Amino acid sequence: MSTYNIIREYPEYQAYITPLFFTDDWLNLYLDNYHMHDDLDADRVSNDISCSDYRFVYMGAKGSWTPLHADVFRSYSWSANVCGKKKWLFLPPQQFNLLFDRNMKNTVYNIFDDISETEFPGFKKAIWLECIQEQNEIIFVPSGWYHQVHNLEDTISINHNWFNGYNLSWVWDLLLRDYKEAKEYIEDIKDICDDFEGLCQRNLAANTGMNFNDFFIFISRFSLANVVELYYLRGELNSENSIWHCSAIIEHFALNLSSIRKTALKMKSEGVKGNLGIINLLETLSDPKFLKLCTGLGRIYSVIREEENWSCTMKKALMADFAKYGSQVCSPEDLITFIDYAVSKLSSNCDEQNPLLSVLYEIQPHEQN
Ligand SMILES: O=C(O)CCC(=O)C(=O)O
Repeated sequence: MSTYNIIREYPEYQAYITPLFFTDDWLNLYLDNYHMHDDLDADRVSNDISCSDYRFVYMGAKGSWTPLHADVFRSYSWSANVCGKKKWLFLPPQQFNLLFDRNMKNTVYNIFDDISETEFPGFKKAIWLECIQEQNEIIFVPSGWYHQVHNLEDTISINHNWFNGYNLSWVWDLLLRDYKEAKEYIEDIKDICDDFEGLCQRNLAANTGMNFNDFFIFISRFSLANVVELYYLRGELNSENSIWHCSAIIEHFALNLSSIRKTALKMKSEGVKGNLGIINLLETLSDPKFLKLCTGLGRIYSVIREEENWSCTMKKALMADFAKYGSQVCSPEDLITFIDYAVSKLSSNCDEQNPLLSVLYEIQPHEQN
């Protein structure tokens, strides 16, 4: 079985278009513009497109297979069979503990092996969902579902892993779990280690693919990008109050902000404090990579910008509102304050039902005035 990153290796060649259902993909949009580990950026030229991404081609001969796993970052995945046939076996997250050994450390590797009941006491109770994927069919794998995959014929498939506002909190849950595990693993060298926390975070990045800092910078950039979209739409729609309750697009951005806010609250409740990484509003708004991120995010929700200088107009509007606001976001608490401040500014002239307030704070329309 072999895998390669099709977009990274052949950036000019458009082999396929991502199916509409799967375009709300923050992970690959981000990696088209930034590295997951920010410190790498300094050493690379700015137009370097070698950021690793999560878009693959899988090629496997009949009989080859992929062992049992849940996907990286607890992302969703989709997999389209260009040719061939696969058998998938799925286990929903409610049963995942049945796959672990008695120390809750390792999972079963191949579910068709003769699994020792002493080593994996729950395994026999697992109830598997099985399906056959034919050529031209697409499988969607929800977050956190363990799966094992067998090629029943010589098979080529295209596969993306991704996450967005709907499964963002799963990514944080996984990071936290892996962080605790990484910490426990090296607990005995804590007293002789100069920077024990730094070592835990480096190990987390190496094993899980990102650490707290990477994740925090990621969600901070996305919160600003969603705020930018809302400012842009407000400008485009000429500040009419009536736009607030008629646009499904606005509700999407509100849901995104709400998900980021809830995740930041979870981080805060775990005692995650600053300085995780610094997002400077003005600098970020002037960064061409960030503007490309905004353009990509807008495109997902069919926000097509006609004027070329949209970013200048929007930046002016944002900076006017944020002039008195400390422009750095360094901790989950800052991020929550930033989102609340942006939402209050965006809502300031609104005397009708406001989806931002309904979605973010679950304030019902009749309670809004
Ligand atoms: O197609 C395969 O062999 C593995 C695909 C997979 O594990 C996934 O999409 O998450």
